[in-house]
Amino acid sequence: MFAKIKEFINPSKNPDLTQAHELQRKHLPTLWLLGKTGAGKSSFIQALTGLSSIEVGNGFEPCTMTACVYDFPQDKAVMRFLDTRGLGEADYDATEDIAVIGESGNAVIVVMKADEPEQSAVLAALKQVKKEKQIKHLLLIHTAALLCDESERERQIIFNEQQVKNVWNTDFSAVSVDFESQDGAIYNEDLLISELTKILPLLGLILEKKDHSTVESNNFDKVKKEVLWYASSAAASDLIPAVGLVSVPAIQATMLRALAKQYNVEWNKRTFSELIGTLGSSFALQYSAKLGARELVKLIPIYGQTVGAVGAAVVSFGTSYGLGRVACYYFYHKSKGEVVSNETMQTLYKNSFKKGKAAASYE
Ligand SMILES: Nc1nc2c(ncn2[C@@H]2O[C@H](COP(=O)(O)OP(=O)(O)OP(=O)(O)O)[C@@H](O)[C@H]2O)c(=O)[nH]1
Ligand SMILES: [Mg+2]
Repeated sequence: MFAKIKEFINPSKNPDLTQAHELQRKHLPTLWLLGKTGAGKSSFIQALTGLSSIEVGNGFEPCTMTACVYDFPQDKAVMRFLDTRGLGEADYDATEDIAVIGESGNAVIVVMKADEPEQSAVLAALKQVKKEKQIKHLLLIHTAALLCDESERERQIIFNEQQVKNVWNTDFSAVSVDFESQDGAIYNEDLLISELTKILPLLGLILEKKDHSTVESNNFDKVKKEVLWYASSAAASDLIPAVGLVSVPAIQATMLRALAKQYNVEWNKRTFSELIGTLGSSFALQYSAKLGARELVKLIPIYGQTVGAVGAAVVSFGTSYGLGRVACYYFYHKSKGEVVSNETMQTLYKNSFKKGKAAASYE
């Protein structure tokens, strides 16, 4: 069984992953921010991502007359924001932005200042979005909630929510926030993140609070976005089963090599065998079964293009994230000359696999 894994994750090959990374960029899940000028869209992106106002202001990847695209994380992006600009007059036409967002538009985030009842431009755009039926989810964010008079806030929020309901007649959640609360934190941050995670689970994994319990987990935090990027490339390449079959193990091999380097661990067949060895036979079995399933998927094109491909992508994200997580743990200890316990490795793999799989499961 190990031999079979080694056949796929070949530690000595240096494959060309251009196609996989291109597919990944094309399929980045996207949150579309819609709100009138001054509503707090850019503030939202800044508050969540930590991108500075200059970066957000300039938009390093402007894409239409009316919207800017921000990839996040910037260098190894796994998702993006589409930030509509200057929605003031009622003559905004959403057609071009709808086209840009394409099929990867996961949700529209409607941003309204809590005390601003005049929302005709946003509502008109939203009507257009609804008509196109491309975007299923909506989250309403009431900003500057702490600026409202407390006795008025509830009424104002309900009023705006009703305005959105009149246009978007399917279920949606709403959350009141303030990006400029006095203590510097986002008011209602936890609720905001939990609502965003429901729409885009991956965001939950990116934004999860750092677990500072050990030096090892602190170190993992620094390379986590790289692991997520490889996992997301693996998942994207699996959307085309014939590509995924070759790419996924190659991406994982490349990821392991890159991670070893970060931890100053020499990467060779022996290190690889040791690492895989700690994961035991249940990992080997799961991995081989998955490869088997993917080979099958490839032979049944219709299955492969529908349920099979999406399912395979989710599992590929999970195995890649799981492998990346345990590899970091293993490399960290190896670089200190310490031996890891197989049991710890296996538990960590199982948990991280689950976490990764959940993060990649969205509609
Ligand atoms: N007090 C408070 N001010 C906010 C909040 N959100 C945004 N602002 C302020 O409102 C102003 C406009 O915010 P932006 O984030 O630039 O608004 P925008 O939606 O990006 O506006 P456009 O780019 O013009 O479409 C800024 O001065 C922000 O500091 C909030 O939650 N509370
Ligand atoms: Mg803005």
